Amino acid sequence: VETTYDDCWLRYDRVEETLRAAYRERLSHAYVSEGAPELGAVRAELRRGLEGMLGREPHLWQHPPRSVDSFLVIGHPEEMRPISETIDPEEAWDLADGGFLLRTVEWEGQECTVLTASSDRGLVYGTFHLLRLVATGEPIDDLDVCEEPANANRIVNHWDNPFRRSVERGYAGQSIFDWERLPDLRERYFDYARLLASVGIDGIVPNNVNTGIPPRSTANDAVAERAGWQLLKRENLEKLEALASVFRRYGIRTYLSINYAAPIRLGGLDTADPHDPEVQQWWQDKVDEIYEIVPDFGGFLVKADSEGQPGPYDYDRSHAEGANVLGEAFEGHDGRVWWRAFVYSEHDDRAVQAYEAFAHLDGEFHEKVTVQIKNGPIDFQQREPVSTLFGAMPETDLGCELQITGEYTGQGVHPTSHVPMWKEVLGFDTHADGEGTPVKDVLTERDGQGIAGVGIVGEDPNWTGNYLLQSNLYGFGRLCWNPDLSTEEITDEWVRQTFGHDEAVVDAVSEILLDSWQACIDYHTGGIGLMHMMYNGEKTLENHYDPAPWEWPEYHGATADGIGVDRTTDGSGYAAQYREPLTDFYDDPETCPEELLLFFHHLPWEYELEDGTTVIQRLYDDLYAGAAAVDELRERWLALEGQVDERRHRHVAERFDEHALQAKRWRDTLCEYFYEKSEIPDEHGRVPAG
Ligand code: GCW
Repeated sequence: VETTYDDCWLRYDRVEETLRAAYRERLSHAYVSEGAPELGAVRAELRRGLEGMLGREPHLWQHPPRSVDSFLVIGHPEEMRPISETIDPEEAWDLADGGFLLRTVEWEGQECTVLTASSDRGLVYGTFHLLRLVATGEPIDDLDVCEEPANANRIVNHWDNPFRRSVERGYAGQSIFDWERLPDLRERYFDYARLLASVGIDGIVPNNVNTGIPPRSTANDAVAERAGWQLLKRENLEKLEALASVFRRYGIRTYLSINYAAPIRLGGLDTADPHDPEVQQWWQDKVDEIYEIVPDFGGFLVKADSEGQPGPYDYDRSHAEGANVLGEAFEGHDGRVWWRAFVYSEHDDRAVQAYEAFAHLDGEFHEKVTVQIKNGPIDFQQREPVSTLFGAMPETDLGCELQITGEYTGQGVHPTSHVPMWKEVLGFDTHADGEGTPVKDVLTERDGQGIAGVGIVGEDPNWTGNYLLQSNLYGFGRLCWNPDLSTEEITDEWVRQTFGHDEAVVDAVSEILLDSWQACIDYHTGGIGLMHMMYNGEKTLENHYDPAPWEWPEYHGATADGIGVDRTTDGSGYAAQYREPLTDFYDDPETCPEELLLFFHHLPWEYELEDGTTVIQRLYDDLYAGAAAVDELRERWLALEGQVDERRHRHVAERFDEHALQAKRWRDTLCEYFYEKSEIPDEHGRVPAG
């Protein structure tokens, strides 16, 4: 029995009476092309969306209806009238994969809303776009929309452990993917695919990048948990195809995280050395086998030589040599390898490590390999400087890895919007090709590039732990599609589709989300560049939620004389990994932006900031401001009682109670810790002395 679960932003609530007639006039009749599975999804979504929003299903015709004044027509150029007669086919065929045209035209005296695209998934995206216009109350009488995805690849990376159904860094219940039961399909797969496609996601990796530890290690629970390596077995590939068939219908391709030691574990070879011809053959045969079963397979995601996962270092080979054996196996197939740069090296400072392992390999990767760079250089912290690697590998296809799930931002409880953080990352000027080379441009140069987001959904009825966190999945997709959308636009779209158009609700929920990130930074870090002060927990798979600044002192560098980590050129050298003029900019505490100051510099507790406040006082002040901001956010939400349905209101309110408490725990723990180290009291007397 499927428990019921939320519709998220695809609620399709009835639109206001005054608008309904205009939409009905345009959308009550539709002529939709047939054939590809995606067109089935288009028809089903039109029925569902228009029935919900306009109160009746559209009439779906097999030909252009003559008896009506106006109709919607969806199909490929040339394939059908009136598209073929009103739109220059070249214009449509020239669109990037996923792009679409949505246009109001006149055809033989009738008014037509035409949706056409160069690919089947483009028709899916166009359909969701049109439905979104209706859901957000936008006029559709005179449309002239041409949209293309900015990023060629827009992928969700699930850290879901197959069979066990646990989710690493997941805070919304068990994994939705039920490998025991596959190839039996769940309704929920379809609804998840709808959510993803509605925001333009075109790929999913259904299993964790931790796929198991090397075969020779002692078995333990973590291995059983991370059973992902088994998915390359034939019987599981057949299950994968069942899953892929659902996602394919929505234009989404399915990938797999693989274990680098698979030739040993599954193939019975005694090595996984990428230079070994038998290993090369094994990968080639495996990839060919996958394509026989899953014809549109997306490719592999690989975590190698990182946190206990096997990799090419086991054979003294570089990451490029390691990745290329896989890349070669994809030659002649329409898929590729996403090779993660989240690795460690010998260096003491973790921030410099990915660059050290990868930058010198620029140009050595096979054309079927994308290097997937996690942002930031430490690990998805509340705020980090942007990874230096984005500006360092011009000859390599690069992907950007972001975290949709809130490992360090309050997990499934605190409703921290990641959208403003992602905007900052994507807008950051790497200077890779002189001034004006933001990360978003670096990522959109070639077809083998794009953005990956670590998944957030689980089996909970609300999908994401806190209803408000659905906005991060929504925002992730929208930003991958168009990184130039503003945080405000994305937030407004999401709120209206999720909570309706009552302006008081729209304003309050938007403000909560827009202010949530700064609050999160303030109470978790004190706002001037500290991070990674959380509790690790007994088991490595859990926690990262509570404050524990004493656990990893090297990340904040607090000593009796000061705080922060020297990552300048003379320090760990992280700043030197940037292009000029960024290195100089971060090297000098006078020009280094205050919000990152202690990331780059170890400074005396009484170092004066621009406004004359000392470092220690600013930390106290921001920690207090952060906790107070959460009280504010909570008040704003509580004030919506009666204006948001009871179920969602109560659910979010309960989480706000915990959030407000937790923000104060962070504030108090960090304030006391900084006081202990500095022995400098808070000017306002809030921090207990001793
Ligand atoms: O952030 C750390 C997480 C691990 C994760 C790892 C990674 C999947 O705490 O849970 O493992 O990063 O990104 O590989």
